Amino acid sequence: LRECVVCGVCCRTTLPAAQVSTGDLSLWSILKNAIGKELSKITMPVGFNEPLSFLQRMTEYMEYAHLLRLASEQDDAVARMQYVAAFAVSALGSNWQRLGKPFNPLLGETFELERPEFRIICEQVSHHPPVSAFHADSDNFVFHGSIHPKLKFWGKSVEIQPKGTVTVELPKWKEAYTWNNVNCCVHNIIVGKLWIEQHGTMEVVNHSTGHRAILEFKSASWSSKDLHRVEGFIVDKDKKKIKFMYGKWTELFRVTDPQSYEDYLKENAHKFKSEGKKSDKSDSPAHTPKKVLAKLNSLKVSPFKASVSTDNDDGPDDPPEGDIPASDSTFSIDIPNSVTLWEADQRPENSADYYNFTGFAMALNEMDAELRSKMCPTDSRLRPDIRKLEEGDVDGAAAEKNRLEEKQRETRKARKASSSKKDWKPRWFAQDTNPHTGQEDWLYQGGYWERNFKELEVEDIF
Ligand code: CLR
Repeated sequence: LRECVVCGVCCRTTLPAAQVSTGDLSLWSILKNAIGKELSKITMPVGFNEPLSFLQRMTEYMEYAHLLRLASEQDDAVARMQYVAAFAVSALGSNWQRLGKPFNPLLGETFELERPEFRIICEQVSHHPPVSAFHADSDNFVFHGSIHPKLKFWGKSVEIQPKGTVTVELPKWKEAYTWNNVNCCVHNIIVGKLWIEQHGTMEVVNHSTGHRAILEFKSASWSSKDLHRVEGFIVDKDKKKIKFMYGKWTELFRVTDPQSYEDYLKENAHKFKSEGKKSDKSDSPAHTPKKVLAKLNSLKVSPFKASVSTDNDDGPDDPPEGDIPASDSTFSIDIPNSVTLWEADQRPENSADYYNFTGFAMALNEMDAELRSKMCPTDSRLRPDIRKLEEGDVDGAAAEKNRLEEKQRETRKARKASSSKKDWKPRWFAQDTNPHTGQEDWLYQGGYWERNFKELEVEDIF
């Protein structure tokens, strides 16, 4: 049995203390002077944090890692793509209702996690701009990437662009898949209840066969019945539609054949028309991934090139002010001949009192004696500020956070002043071009799991 050396609980399913309310302190009072600005330089009170480092938060991509194993077990390239696409959607499931801000990782901070389906190592490789890199592996797959989250405040909402690419490699098939992250938006900063949506087009590319899954994360700004919806097609290298995929990133993801989807649309046309009139600003029938079709039209047929997502810096479309848009229930998400590829696990019962964490997230900061004795001294679990917040000590967390940031500044000054003039370099990752996309990326250099941390004289960052 694993027992956490910090809280004493075995394989915990909850945190040591419930979330403390921020009381009268409003987000607006802190952010009102930052309209139109990048938020990485604004200091937010710890009360708005969740007790995880962004490195731990990134690790939540792995919650449904079995989907990558399933992908590698399929003999057919389309079936493999289905599971890789389902994994890409599942990786976002834990973001539902998660409105706490993870702690910014310190430069050189690491986080490791070993689970039956995989192991992962993450490192904060740059501070300004903040870049986090990760590398996960198992017997069947490699999953790696780097993320540079850009937060921009637009007044009523905060728009988050998680810049960077992620890559899945299936060695058995000598295949690499890459995709971009979609944008994320936190609404109702000034009034109403905060809510989060993910929107934009995600393109999962199989660089060996030319198959693509082009998925649209619909915005509820246009029509509340689109809330959380994801729809799109798997196409081959000649742009032929092979599968229709649909679901909600908060709940489930399914696949069917394009014919069943077309028939379903025809049979239900009357229903979509009347529903559309109520709230939809456009007259085209609901339930068509318009952006996916536009994307398809603009795609060049083979020889294909992975297109890189375009930036959108115009700010989000704000939905009508007030509440969280209600998702419909009348609207079917069960098209004939569908297979469910992914379903989100239920959140723990007490989740609402614990930052809306999933069961997977609850255990991320756990540390048993064995792990403590072998893990790297730069691991997020050893951050005193996060630990204090987890225990419900907000003031203690704030004090520790200040101390750590001050220490980080001092280290940077000392490094600059030192005669060696050597720039700081990450220990486990190096900047390079992603061989599949040609984009700048951070690639794992190996060595972490040998665990020679003593000999390597790893820096004391806490
Ligand atoms: C979304 C999924 C992406 C990676 C990613 C990057 C940044 C994360 C974001 C995800 C989720 C939302 C997030 C954000 C950083 C800050 C923001 C956690 C995981 C929170 C909700 C900001 C709260 C505070 C503001 C309201 C000021 O692939």
